Amino acid sequence: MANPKNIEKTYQLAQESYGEWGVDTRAALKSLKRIAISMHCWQGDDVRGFERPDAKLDGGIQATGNYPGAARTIGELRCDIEQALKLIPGKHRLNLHACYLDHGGKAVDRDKITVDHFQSWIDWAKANGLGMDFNPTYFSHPMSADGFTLSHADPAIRKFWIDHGVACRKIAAAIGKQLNNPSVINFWIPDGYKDIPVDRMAPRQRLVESLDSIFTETLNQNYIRDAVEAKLFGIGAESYTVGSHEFYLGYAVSRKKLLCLDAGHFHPTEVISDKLSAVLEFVPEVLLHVSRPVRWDSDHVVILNDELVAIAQEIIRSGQLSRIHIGLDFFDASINRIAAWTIGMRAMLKALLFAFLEPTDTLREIEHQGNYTRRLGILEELKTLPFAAVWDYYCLQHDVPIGAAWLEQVRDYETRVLKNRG
Ligand code: RNT
Ligand code: ZN
Repeated sequence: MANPKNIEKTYQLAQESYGEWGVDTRAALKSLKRIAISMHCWQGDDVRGFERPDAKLDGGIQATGNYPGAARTIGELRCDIEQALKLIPGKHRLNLHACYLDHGGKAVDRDKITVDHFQSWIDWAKANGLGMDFNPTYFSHPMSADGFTLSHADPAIRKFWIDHGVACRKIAAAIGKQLNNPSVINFWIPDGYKDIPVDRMAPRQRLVESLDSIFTETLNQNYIRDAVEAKLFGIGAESYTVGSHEFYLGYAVSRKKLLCLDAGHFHPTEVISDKLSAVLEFVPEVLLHVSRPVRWDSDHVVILNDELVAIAQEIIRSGQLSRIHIGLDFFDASINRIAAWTIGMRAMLKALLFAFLEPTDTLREIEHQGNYTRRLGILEELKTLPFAAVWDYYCLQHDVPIGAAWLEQVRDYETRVLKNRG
């Protein structure tokens, strides 16, 4: 266990070091405190949800691994989330999928869900001081079994999914109203073909029409923000994805919707850090699905790697923080799931803190002068400033475990709670 006195001492020294670069660590810590990250509920149970106990994940996404202790009930999932949040500094948000509804044992189909099925989540979020985001669920359902939903050729299937979208927007708006905090609703659909299609036009035309139907009703911006999420390919839909990047970029620009950029949804050498400043010229706001693709859209746990830092730097350097909603999207079933959340959330916060601790104005000035030697040299030197001392101090301030100490709490929770889940 780290000695708080030492944390304070090393922080003071770090404060001086950063001060020499003109960086105010106190201001950085204050800025970080204001950021609420949307933590995805679906890491806790491998994206299964609570519609049926035997629910199986499909839609071209996969949670691999069989680490024991996945949440089996809403109560278990909430308990796990509460445990994770104790290890993460700051106040955050919960990102909920529609298939996590609380139907109280009375099954209800997705086109018929209402805010009543989420009231217990809203009450729980309120009690825990969490904002809430929402997602319609367009996968793991008999009506999506052949790989198409909103772009399906069958109008009856399209209608079912349009109704689901409409129902979900009402729910999201109710969430935002009750929590007095806008809820971001994100539309992602798995629609696509495994093999080379002949007609690429028709499904995309149908998707535009379906989305337009879903968004017909104008809802209060103070309660709800609509986002659409593009994707390159999915497992079993490798050759054609209806909702591709160009499709949704065009849709979001023309309909003034939020564009959701998922870090795993592009060609391997493309990065979303570079896309932020481009799309923000044309869309009102952006939703990020921060994820970690390893060789493919594998949704590995987010770690403090170069791209995560680059994403955070772009969020801060661009000055567009207020237009960027930060959400996480990964699901690893091969490690302790509370640890997965903790690692990902702490990594995102570390990256943001790192970005706040940058003398950006100085760097910008150097860049304007055309002194690229100095720019590169300073960017390298900044990497080895005493960042850890500032991060540890932030954890101390927020009364969460410092350094690797959170691992002990995860282990303890595993023995006390997760091990009994059979
Ligand atoms: C799938 C998308 C989508 C999902 C969640 C569960 O590739 O990234 O965001 O991960 O809706
Ligand atoms: Zn995503």
